Amino acid sequence: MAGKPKLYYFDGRGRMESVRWLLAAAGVEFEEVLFETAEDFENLIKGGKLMYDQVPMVEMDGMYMVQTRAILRYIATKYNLYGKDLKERAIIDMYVEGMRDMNDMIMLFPLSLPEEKQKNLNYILERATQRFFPVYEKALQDHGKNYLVGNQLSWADVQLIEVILMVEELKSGILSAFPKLQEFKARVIKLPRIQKFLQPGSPRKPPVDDASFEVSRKIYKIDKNLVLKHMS
Ligand SMILES: N[C@@H](CCC(=O)N[C@@H](CS)C(=O)NCC(=O)O)C(=O)O
Repeated sequence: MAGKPKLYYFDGRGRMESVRWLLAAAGVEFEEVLFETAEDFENLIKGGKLMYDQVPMVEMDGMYMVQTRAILRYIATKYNLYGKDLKERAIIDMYVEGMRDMNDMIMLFPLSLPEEKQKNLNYILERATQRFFPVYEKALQDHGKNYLVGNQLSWADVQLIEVILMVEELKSGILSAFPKLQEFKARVIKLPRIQKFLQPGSPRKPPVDDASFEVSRKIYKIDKNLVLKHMS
């Protein structure tokens, strides 16, 4: 029998958090190799398994997988969280990509210059409430089912609950104008696997704070003046 997937990343959310969420929602236990220093990361690179000298990397089913979306798509497909046919998959992809746009903005938010922090925060909240949440609110309304696509939990639902909780961390009460999303959240956080992942002591990582951002800045040699490097 194949061993547990092994996740290689630093001890924070970043791009790996959605992988943790998806595996948890699939009921898959995993191990983590959490590196702490730039030297740990360099040693991993020297090991020759990182296709682009970047993480996340997931060792799974005899592969060393990189590129977040490729990893997520593999897990979603393998664990039946990726719709029943090509059209459902296309819809899931469209929803997930919007959610990842939000996710990326929140992930890059700590890179804001101090004088731009409030402006960037307002921008994220404006995009969430004016562009993205209305799409999922309407989808749930029109679809009339408990989940976004088909009638069973999919990658889109897992990505949505992750991003809802992240936006709520930036501003509580952000769902006040979205009754369907409120119902969705209440329903999904009660699913046993999700509930377990939300318990203290699970592999879920806390929100980024100044200290954890500083750790990741040193590991990845993050340069605030080179934003493009962090957008791919
Ligand atoms: N498109 C890649 C981007 C990966 C990426 O930028 N990873 C960062 C850590 S979150 C990294 O390894 N940075 C070091 C570098 O690019 O040299 C993905 O989605 O996995």
